[in-house]
Amino acid sequence: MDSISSEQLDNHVATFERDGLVILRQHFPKETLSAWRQAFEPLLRERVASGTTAVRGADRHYITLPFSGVFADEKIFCDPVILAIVERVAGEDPVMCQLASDTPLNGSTFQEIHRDTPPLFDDLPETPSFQLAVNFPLCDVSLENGPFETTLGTHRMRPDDAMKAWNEKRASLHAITMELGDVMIRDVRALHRGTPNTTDEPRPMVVIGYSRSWYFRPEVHIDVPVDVDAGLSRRAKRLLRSMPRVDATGSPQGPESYQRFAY
Ligand SMILES: O=C(O)CCC(=O)C(=O)O
Repeated sequence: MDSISSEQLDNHVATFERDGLVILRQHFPKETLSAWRQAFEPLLRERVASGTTAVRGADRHYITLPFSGVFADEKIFCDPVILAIVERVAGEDPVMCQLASDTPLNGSTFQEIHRDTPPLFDDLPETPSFQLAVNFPLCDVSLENGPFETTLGTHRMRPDDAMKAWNEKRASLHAITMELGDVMIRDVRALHRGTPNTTDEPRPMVVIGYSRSWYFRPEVHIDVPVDVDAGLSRRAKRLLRSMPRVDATGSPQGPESYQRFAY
């Protein structure tokens, strides 16, 4: 889908503001994501075997995707509908700073409930959104293969208030089942957790990180090879303006440095 009406956009933004997330059903073509899945499988195998993932719990791996080949697809990371929502909730001219994946395998367990970032300011009310995750799975996500579970509406609560709401059962977890092609845009401050994948198939979930124009996340980055950069549109270059340009496509990714992920 290349565009939406202003009424649809208003509805998506209202849902995001209320719940901390909005889901676009069947937004990306399944064929595109099947190609991502094919490219991801060997990467997952290599990175798990070499112990170069960031481990997010038992049998749960965070892996940065190379910004090349099928993964450097502007139809995905410059999607106009997603960017329209991102700009409405996190301001104009955002930066893209993360292209990665979360994959629970058989043997994974429940994570502790957490948010992905601390507040911008200590001891002040929570702010409007500044860090977003756009998530889409590379397979269908059922109750069996480790659905993301999240509370709704805790993204604008102070961490201690959100934990209090959770402990007092005023906030409850919802398992987000998804089909290949569905996309979730979420504020990473909502309390959430990963759940066990009890099947033998990995459950890869892509995460593209977009932030406010002035926000810097030192824990993540995207290496943009100069040959890939040369083919990017003006919009894509602008989104990736803060990311390093690197020499060659295909250089191996080092071990993950993004270790602290739960607040
Ligand atoms: O992959 C998931 O379902 C959730 C993972 C997660 O929340 C995390 O690692 O911070």
